[in-house]
Amino acid sequence: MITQEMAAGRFVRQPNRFTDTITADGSSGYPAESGRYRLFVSYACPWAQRTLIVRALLGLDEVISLGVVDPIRDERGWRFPDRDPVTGAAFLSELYLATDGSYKGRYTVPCIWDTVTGRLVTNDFPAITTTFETQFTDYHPTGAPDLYPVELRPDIDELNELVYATVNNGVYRAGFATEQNAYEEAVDALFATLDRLEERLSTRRYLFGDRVTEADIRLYTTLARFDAVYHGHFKCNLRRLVDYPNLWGYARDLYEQPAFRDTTDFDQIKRHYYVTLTNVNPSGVVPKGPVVDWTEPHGRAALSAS
Ligand SMILES: N[C@@H](CCC(=O)N[C@@H](CS)C(=O)NCC(=O)O)C(=O)O
Repeated sequence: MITQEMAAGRFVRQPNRFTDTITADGSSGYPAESGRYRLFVSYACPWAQRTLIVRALLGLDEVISLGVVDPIRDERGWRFPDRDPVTGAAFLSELYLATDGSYKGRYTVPCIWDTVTGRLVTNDFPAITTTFETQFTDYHPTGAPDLYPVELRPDIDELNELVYATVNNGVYRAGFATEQNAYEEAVDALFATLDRLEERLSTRRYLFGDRVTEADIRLYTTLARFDAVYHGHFKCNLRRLVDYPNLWGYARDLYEQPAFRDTTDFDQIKRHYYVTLTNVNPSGVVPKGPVVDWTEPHGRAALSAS
């Protein structure tokens, strides 16, 4: 169906079809259990990287297993480099279609597979990280951070909404726009938010002060791809990340932490976007740059109260 939005050249993201939930008390039919669920990701994908960062920060590596697809995708969708050893699938589509044979949407990462029922539980990416944070608390090791503190949830949710609409999804709205107006609207909104965040981060180490929260993880995965991909490939080129002293220092501060650094694979990110998204790069040629040093000292610890 062509909606009014599409007719105006705007990119419209598909709704998530699989939205069952995993709950600590098992009331949803999917109880949070160790060794039961398998998370499928691509290192290239910003929505998937969120789940990888949270899984690592919360020490859930042994609790939720991981399946990783090849960064290059063709019309058959995401492929496993070798068959997935747990499900035996060669393509992610097999898991979607095993759950719902009439599914006609795209086969997206991240998603969670239940090894007990042999079904896809969810591909609802915003819910996956908060599920790890709120429903798997029995499995968080002592000293694990609280990434979604109850008292901050309304404020985190409000900021996340703005960041989703104008930044996380904003870069796609710019990159996939097919009309000049739709593109300019997206780019203007994107940079207006980045300018606001630059200001916000002038006095705070992280978006909510001295602690890393869900909001930082969601912003980070877009910043990590910004200069390498979105600036050129998606035409988000009013400014680069490195032109924003606070945002750039903040991104490096996060990158210094293993959960962020070890899940950031610039090579897979570049190859995926430039080779797979040929609607905006028909040649599939991957640029060599940018040359950026993510390990430069950032001095952000001075903003912490302690
Ligand atoms: N589930 C969401 C967000 C996740 C998402 O867009 N993942 C991308 C990778 S970054 C994907 O798996 N795309 C597969 C495809 O479009 O065929 C959606 O349907 O838009």
